[in-house]
Formats: sequence, C-alpha cells, structure tokens
Amino acid sequence: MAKEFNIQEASICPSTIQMLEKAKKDGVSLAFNRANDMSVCPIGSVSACCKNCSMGPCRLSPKDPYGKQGVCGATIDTIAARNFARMVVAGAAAHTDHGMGMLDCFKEVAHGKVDGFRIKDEGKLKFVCETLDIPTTVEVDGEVKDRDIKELAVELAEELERTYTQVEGEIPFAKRVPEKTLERWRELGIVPRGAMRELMEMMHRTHIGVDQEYVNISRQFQRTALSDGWGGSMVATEISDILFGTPKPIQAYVDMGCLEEKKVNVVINGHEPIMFEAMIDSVNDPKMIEKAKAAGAEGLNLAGMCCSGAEVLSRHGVPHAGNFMSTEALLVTGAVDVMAVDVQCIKQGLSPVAECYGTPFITTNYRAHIEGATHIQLDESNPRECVDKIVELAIERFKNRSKPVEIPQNKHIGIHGFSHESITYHLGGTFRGSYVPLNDNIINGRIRGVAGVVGCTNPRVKHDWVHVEVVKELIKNNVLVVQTGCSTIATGKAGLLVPEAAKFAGDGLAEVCETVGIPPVLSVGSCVDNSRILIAVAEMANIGGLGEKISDLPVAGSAPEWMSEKAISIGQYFVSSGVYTVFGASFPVLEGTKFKEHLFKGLEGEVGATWDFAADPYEHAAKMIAHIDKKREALGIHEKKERKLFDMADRREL
Ligand code: SF4
Ligand code: MSK
Repeated sequence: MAKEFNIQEASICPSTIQMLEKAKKDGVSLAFNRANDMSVCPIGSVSACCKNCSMGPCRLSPKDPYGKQGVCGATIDTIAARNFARMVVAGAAAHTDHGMGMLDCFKEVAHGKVDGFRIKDEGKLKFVCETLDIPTTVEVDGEVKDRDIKELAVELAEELERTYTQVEGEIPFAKRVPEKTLERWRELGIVPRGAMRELMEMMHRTHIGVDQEYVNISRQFQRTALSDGWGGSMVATEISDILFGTPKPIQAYVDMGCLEEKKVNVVINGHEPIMFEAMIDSVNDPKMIEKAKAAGAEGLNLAGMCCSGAEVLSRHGVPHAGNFMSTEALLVTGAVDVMAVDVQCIKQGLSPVAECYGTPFITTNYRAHIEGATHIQLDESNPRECVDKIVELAIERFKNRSKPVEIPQNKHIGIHGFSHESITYHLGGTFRGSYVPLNDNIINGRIRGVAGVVGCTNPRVKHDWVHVEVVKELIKNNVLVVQTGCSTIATGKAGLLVPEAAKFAGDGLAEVCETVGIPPVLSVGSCVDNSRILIAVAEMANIGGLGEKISDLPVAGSAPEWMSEKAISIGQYFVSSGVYTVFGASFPVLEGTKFKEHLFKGLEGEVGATWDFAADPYEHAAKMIAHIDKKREALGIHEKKERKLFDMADRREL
C-alpha cells in the first residue's frame, strides 16, 4: 500500500506545493509521489551490488560488507569504486558530449556553414585564444594587426578539439590550472589526455576482471572527472560565451509566476543553449507575434527551466520558471502551451503529465527521444525551421486551451549572469579589474572564504530547503557564495540573489557587497558553468596571498540536494582540483569501507581535498565553514587584520 504523502513537507516552494495540491485533485502523479511510493534500495543506494557480468548480479550485505565477495571474488571496495567510477563516466560523458555539441556548432559557424548563429563575443574569442597561446595578432610589413576573426575561430576550434580526441599529452585548458596544482596532477598521473580516451579507459578498467584495486580505480576516475571540469564543461561554457555572449549581471525573474495566462507560454527545458537561442529569435519575430495575436493571445511568452533556463537567464534575462523538481509541476498549471526539450534532466514523467494537460511535448535532439513526445529535429544550419514549428504548435494549443489554468502568482527578481569576467570587473573596475580585492578581503577577514553551492533538487529531501538553509548559513558566516544550476533557482526564489540580501550576511561580507554592489550570492549559470567556478579559484590561487595551489584556498564546494551522475563528476573534479566538497541528500558509497575512507580522507594526501557528507543543512554548512577556517589558519590569516577596503575613490585614485 502506498505511504501517505504530505505535500506541505515535500517542498518549501509555494508554487510547487500549490501545483502538487492541484495535481492531487486532478489525479496526476508526479516524481514527488513516485519517490514517496518507492523505497530506496538499501543495497543499491550504497553501491553494495554489482551487475557487471552475468555471473551476478552480486549483492553484498551493507551490514557486513566484508562478509562475502562477488562470484568473481570482487570485494566491496572494488565493487563500490567501480560503481562510483561509472557514475563519474556517465556524468563526465554528459558534459563532454554537450561541450562537443557546442564545438561542432562553433566549427560550422567558423567555417561559415551555418547562418543561424554567429560569433557574438569576439573579445571572449580572443581572450580564450590568448589563454591557449594562440596568437591574436599578426605582423604585416612591420605593423601589428589583429588576426581575422574567422581564422582565429577555426584555429581555436582545432585546438579545443584536442579536449576530446587527443590520445597523448594534456588537454588544452590544463594551461589554466595553477602551476603547483598541475604539478601534483602530473605526479599522480591524473592530467587528462583527451576526454574520449579517459572515458574509454575508465569503462575498460571497470569491466569484470580488470582494475580491482580501489585506489588505482580512483586515479582514473579523477582523471576522467578532470576531463569534464577542465575539459568538456569548460569548452561548453567558453564556446557558448563566444557564440551567444559572455553573461553580464542582469535582472531577471524566477518562479512559476513567469507564466502569463493571456499569452502563449513557450517553455524550454534541458541543457544546451542552441535551441533556446534560436527560440528567442522566433518568439521575438513580429510574424510569430502576429500569429499569436491572431489566435487571441496578447503575445508570446518564453520561459526556461533547469539548466537550459539558467543559460539564457544568465545571458539574456529570460525568466526562469523552476528547477528540476518543478518541471512536472509547471505543466499542472495548464498554462504551458508547449514544452520543448533537448538533453539531460528531462524526466520521462513529463510526457504523461503533458498529455494530461494537453500540452505538446517536443523533443528536438536526436540523442534524446521520449515515448509519447513529438520529435522535431533541430538542424543547426536552419534552427528556425524547428523552433518556428514549436511556436506554431504552442499557438494552436493556446487557441484550443481546454483545461482550466491556474498559475501560482509568485515571481522573484534576482541578479543573474555573473561570470569570471564580470566578477573581475565588479571587484576592481575597468582599470583595475582583478581578483586582488577579493583576495585582499579574504586576507583581512571581511570575507571568510568562498563556497560553490551547486546542483540538483531531489524528491528524497524537502525540495529547495537544504539549498536555501546551507546558503543562508554560509553568508551569515561571511562566506561569499557562488552558484549554478538548480541550486541558483532555489535561492533565487528565496530572494537571496539581490544586493538587499546583504542583510542576511555577516557584517564583513555585507560591507563588501554594499561597497561593490553585488549580492552575497552570485548566480553564475548552468551545470557546465561550474567551470566558471574552477576559473575563479584558479585565479584566486594565481593572484597570490592565499597559497599556491587551489587546495590552499579557504574555499569549499557543496551539492546539497544532488541527484544526477553529473553531480558526482562535478564533485570529483572539484575535489581533485583541490576543493573540499560536501554532498547532501545521500552518498552512494557504503559507510565503513576502505573505499569510502579513501574518498573522505585518503584523497587529502593525493590532491589536498576530500569528499564529505551531511544531509542536515546546518551540519553541512558548519563542515564547510570549519574547512574554510582550517585553511585560513594554515595560511596564517585566521586572526582579523584591518586592511583597507578599496572603494570607488581608491579605484579612481589608482
Ligand atoms: Fe558479481 Fe564479479 Fe560479475 Fe560483479 S563482476 S556481477 S561482482 S561476478
Ligand atoms: S539541471 S544536473 S538537475 S543542477 Fe543541470 Fe539541475 Fe542537476 Fe540537472
């Protein structure tokens, strides 16, 4: 018999709760209900089972993990390490394939084969070339001239392709890793060669009868995860910036109140920005707006969800309707006239919910078809063909809306779109743009440290609550928070992404925020944009004053409500880069095993950082703060020194 489901306890998001109540009345089941009805497998949840060959599946006992082995003799440590490694592979593959998709599109643009997109941010193109030692100028007859943009783009695309296809050597963005951190990776043999090679080797090594020593397995999954963070994800971010513009701080709304009853609501969900960017053109096309008006609507309204939404929220201020656990709930409003998706984090459950409310549900990427959805393939050389069809379906649905519409009237303004470039500017101004003031304020103690709080939402915990409480605790304790993905949307709904949220921050952080005009919580984009956090910590280490390696910095990472394999890859590349990282919700490795001990303690000796776990948000934040304090002490900056805060007058003087 199904357990009773307490809707009020499922989320702190009033819109999601309102839609859960409506879904109940409508007799519609969502992921929240399914999680309530399905108990967690006590063996699988801690990786105590293996199905890597048909002599099994083999289940070990979580109560007595060393009591037996798999049929092949595999121990709990081998089984758990192999399972963990395969999670890293799947997560890294998702990000690197996303990045490769972006690179394919960029190559077409560079070769002039695509009309739908162009190089929008030439400055970013040059910046990325410079970081990779690709010359951006050329000397002609003794005169230094800028190189042709198309030529630069072609050369950059060729260079970045090595991120994926290279079989020997180091991936291009290894050049961005602080020297001492990179040196350590070289000693450990974990500098990624090319993502395809790392993913292939990891899958090989986890096949039955290959790598059966958990420390050795962990070396390769670290290398694989690093090929995601400093490889596939970083390429995805940088190419998206070049093609669609580097985000700058922008005000935008989040939450379901972004839907408009009298307009045709077009919702995009997934991860890659390509379809969404084309959709922005379509909904702003006067011809399409005219068609919507002819159908009786006041116009077209576009909103994003999940990381697709986070990409365009950051770049263009397109409203964001909700994170991963709100995607089905949004359809329950009856106001969504079409939901179009591409890849990743798209619940199959959306398909029957869309059907219940008569919402066309459209897949657009050949990699992701979903039963019950209509597939309209997006062709990058003519993206408008696909997105215009989607808008027309939405207009048709609006005209024939047959279900009652109920839109939760909640929306929250916030500042999104921080990037490495804009943080540099905000901290130092046009002429003195650098991370020096950040490091300076960390050294003088106004800012205790920096935390990256990222990742998914998960129905196994109270939706959004853990994110919001962790972040509030951190800023209260003067920790500047940087966020991506679904986590950003949770805190956006809680009103933490505005400068006025400085009132929730400790005195030192509040003072810095007020002086430079930033919120205490910085929204930096989607899950691939965790690479922006890597670039930020690399810059902090390179600027000096806070040690030489990333692992010396008073920084910490967190994924309070994670659920996806991508989160495991992200967590691992944070840790392997030197960032102590705490996960909430659950941890997929059995307590009391040598492998767990290795992740939570042993990695300290290798890369200077470890994993940790705390489901309770206050314990979670306390662990991060304790780590930051430990690093401050090691740097000898734990006692507060009065240092001058740079204000506008100082900057002008400089
Ligand atoms: Fe069992 Fe070993 Fe086969 Fe895994 S690889 S299923 S532990 S026999
Ligand atoms: S969408 S990976 S639920 S952050 Fe990137 Fe959100 Fe997690 Fe998907």
